[in-house]
Amino acid sequence: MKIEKRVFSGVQPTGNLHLGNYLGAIVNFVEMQKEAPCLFCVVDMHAITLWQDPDELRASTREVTAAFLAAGIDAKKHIIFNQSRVDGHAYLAWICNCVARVGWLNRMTQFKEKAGKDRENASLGLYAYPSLMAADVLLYRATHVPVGDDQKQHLELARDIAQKFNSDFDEFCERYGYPDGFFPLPEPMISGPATRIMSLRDGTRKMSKSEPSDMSRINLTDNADEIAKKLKKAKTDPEPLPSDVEGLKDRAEADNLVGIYAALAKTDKASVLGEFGGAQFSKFKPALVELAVEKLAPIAAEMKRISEDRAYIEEVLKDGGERANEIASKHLRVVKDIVGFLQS
Ligand code: AQP
Repeated sequence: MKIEKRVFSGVQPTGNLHLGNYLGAIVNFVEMQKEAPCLFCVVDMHAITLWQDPDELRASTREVTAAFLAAGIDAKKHIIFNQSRVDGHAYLAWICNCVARVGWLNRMTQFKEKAGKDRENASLGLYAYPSLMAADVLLYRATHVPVGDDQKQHLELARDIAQKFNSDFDEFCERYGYPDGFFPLPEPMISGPATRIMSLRDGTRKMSKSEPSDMSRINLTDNADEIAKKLKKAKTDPEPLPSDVEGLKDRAEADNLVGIYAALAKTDKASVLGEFGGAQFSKFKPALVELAVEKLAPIAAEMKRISEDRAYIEEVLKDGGERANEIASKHLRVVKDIVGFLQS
């Protein structure tokens, strides 16, 4: 049976949506709309794997929705919704928990990083996060998942879970009309020059929402002055820019800024170095500021405009949730049959 192409991806509403989320994920969401039906999810259930203030969680859920819309996602043609509206995510996550092996979860590096030394005290939800993420994607039988590089391992786990489910229940998948297995193996789409944007203060650390220093990241809500200030203060080294990509090796900060420029200009690092190779940062940074402000300030302004219309945002999420639920419940019915749950 031919599997229709379908895109799913999510962003956590945990505050401070930044340039990494935008270039690593959201920009690619916008592109994927041309190719297949898409679901873009504000993953509020993932957010609570670390404690969230409920009012801030609601506000961040609206903010991420506004960012999706401001970036150019068409909520009529595609689906924007928040995860907790569709009960199937939690339901399928339980089934994924029963398919995934503890050994697989033990290998997840993001859990190790986030739980840190206080592992015993981390929530069970934080540990099981990748299994919920697998359920998010599999619930819609999504075939393509645009994400940043940091999510690669989680996507591999989602594929492993899909494969094991299909093989554990092969006879039953076939009985219910899916001889090749019920779940397609989702493809991670990690592409472009900015799959991992690094902190502006330390080129060896990922740009991240939870980093205490606001100077480490460009927030999508930053205005032109803030963008300029942060990029001008971004850490660099004393050398001029190299003339080829090989020359960026062992120069994490230079590599990061060139990658950001390339992604914003929709080109590649080689072309950026073709233009700026040999230049000092005192020449490159103002050009980067100009480009970043040109590309990002309109998004910040549009986010602000959309955010002021709370009724519109809530309508988008409600409508998206209903349409997502239609797909999810159809798939979940089959999954319940396959695993042997009685249903009327
Ligand atoms: N620095 C980054 N570079 C490229 N892509 C990134 N993404 C996140 N950071 C970068 C991608 O953005 C999408 C949404 O991420 P998320 O909100 O679901 O979770 P995250 O990866 O945990 O985001 P943060 O900012 O790193 O949050 P904290 O600080 O809480 O860990 C994903 O596709 C992700 O790959």
